[in-house]
Amino acid sequence: MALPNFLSVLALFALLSVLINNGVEASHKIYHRYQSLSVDMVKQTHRTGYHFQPPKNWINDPNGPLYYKGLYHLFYQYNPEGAVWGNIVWAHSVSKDLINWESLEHAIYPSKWFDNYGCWSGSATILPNGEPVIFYTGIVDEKNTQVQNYAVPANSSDPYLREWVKPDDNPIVYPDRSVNATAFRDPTTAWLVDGYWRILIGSRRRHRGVAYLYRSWDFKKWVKAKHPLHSVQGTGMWECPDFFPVSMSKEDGLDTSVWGPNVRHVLKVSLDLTRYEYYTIGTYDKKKDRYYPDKTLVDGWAGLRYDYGNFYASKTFFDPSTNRRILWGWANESDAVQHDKNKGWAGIQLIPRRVWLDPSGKQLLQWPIAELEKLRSHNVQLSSQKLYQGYHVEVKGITAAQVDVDVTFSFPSLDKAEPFDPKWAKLDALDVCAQKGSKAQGGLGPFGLLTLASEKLEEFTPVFFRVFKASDKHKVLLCSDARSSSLGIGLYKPPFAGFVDVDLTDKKLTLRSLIDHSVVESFGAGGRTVITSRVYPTIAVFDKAHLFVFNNGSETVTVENLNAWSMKMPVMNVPMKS
Ligand code: DQQ
Repeated sequence: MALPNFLSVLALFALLSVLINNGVEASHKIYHRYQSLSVDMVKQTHRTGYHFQPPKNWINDPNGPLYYKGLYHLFYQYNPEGAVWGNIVWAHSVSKDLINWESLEHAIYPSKWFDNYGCWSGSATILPNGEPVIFYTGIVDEKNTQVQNYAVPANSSDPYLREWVKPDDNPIVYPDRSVNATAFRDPTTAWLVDGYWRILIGSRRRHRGVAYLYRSWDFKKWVKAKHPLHSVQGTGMWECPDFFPVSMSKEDGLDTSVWGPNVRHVLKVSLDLTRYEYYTIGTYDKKKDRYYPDKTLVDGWAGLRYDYGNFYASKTFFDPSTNRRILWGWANESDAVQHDKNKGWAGIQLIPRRVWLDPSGKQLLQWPIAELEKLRSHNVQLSSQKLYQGYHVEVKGITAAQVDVDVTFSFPSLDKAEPFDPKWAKLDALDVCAQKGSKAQGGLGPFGLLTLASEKLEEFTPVFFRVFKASDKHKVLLCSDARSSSLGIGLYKPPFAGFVDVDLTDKKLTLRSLIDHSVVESFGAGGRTVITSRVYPTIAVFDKAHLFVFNNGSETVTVENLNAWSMKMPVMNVPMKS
């Protein structure tokens, strides 16, 4: 996609806001009356079975994920008063396996002059003595002025880290006069290089997205560096920056402070204007404290994305117990605000993903954490199933509304791939998917899964590949198309899509989808391209939901192997007994 005209991006954003009317508001609202139904009235139809959700109310960004004394901790932005954004606190849950969660008291909530109007996103750092520290953004007034604060455990021998203290020397960082004080938030995990700690704070200078860098030698006094770590003209406010090292030779994750010859760095930013994220891989010059994205990568709107669908405000952390870097991301609702109020809840956290550098060095790979497989129960398989043009074959015998499905497709040749229209080179993958959906007959593809489908296909969310032949190589499109997902009204139903940079020499493509009532998370080609859709079927719910494999291309495609597992419900945010 060419750099979009700034006004058209704004117009698109305004349109989406009207359609969804569900973005995070620019100011912190305090509601005096409860805005949702009581929990026993919560309507469960579209609640997820194995995704992270509290029993009720609004959630957004994952905050400060960490591993401590045998437990994983997840904090997240939460409205204790209702199913819309507002009154934001850090809710807190703990888990032994990142799948079963117990909830604790809120960890951080407005209580001091430096956070009285909201406790916004931030990160955790594990100090060399093993103790955690949280950095978060405090809102200090009605004008939405933002400062950065820290909090420490009241009792660090408590593995549950139940109580957090905000020392009186807060805030640790004020916006100076050169900084936009209402666009200055979301501190990162700190990293230590050559005796100095560093953190980033997301911001903007006019239309330029900025990651300000602050340094400290004692972790208390933080001084702004002369230059930001990085900034990009025209990208608008950078929320929730994330900066971390990745190994060039191993899939293992690295602690955030690792720097060395075999290490690249990743900078991810969340673009407030469009509410999607992009990342680059590059070089961190620790002397200059500058980050240089690889020249071959797009550093802007059309950059690489963890997820080409509904995925925002993500954050990674290093898990020292398994040497993984794990990614958390939030998926907002795509229904109307009034629906959320009726449901009594809004927002989920997606299944945590392991992330590592592809051996090519050109992109990251992602895969759902292995612990998810503990929830797999009844399994059905298909193998050597030929899908001729127009075929759809049901995968029977599983709970299709709550399933993990992993499939390998093969095809005899690439000859029937449709030509890739050179005009599409300027388009976003989503626009190509909008033109070439699952129903339009193709050559090699569309083939894939029809998820959350009603028996007679009045509703379905197809997740599929289409292979095109461009002048120099084949282009593989992965779509997760919500346009037919529901007969309901007032829904945002985009044809999300991304291209997949994959070698087709073996004439195979793999797809794994995590389907869970109102979410479909799909990992194409082993996690090279990932897309999440939020959908709200009206017929295809509970045992009326079906799963099919399909092919609408003239080339016959074979399901080499398909495994689908009904998924059990984990313990999900049951309050921990004191
Ligand atoms: N959500 C938080 C902010 C952050 C935004 C407020 C991103 O700190 O910038 O709830 O979704």
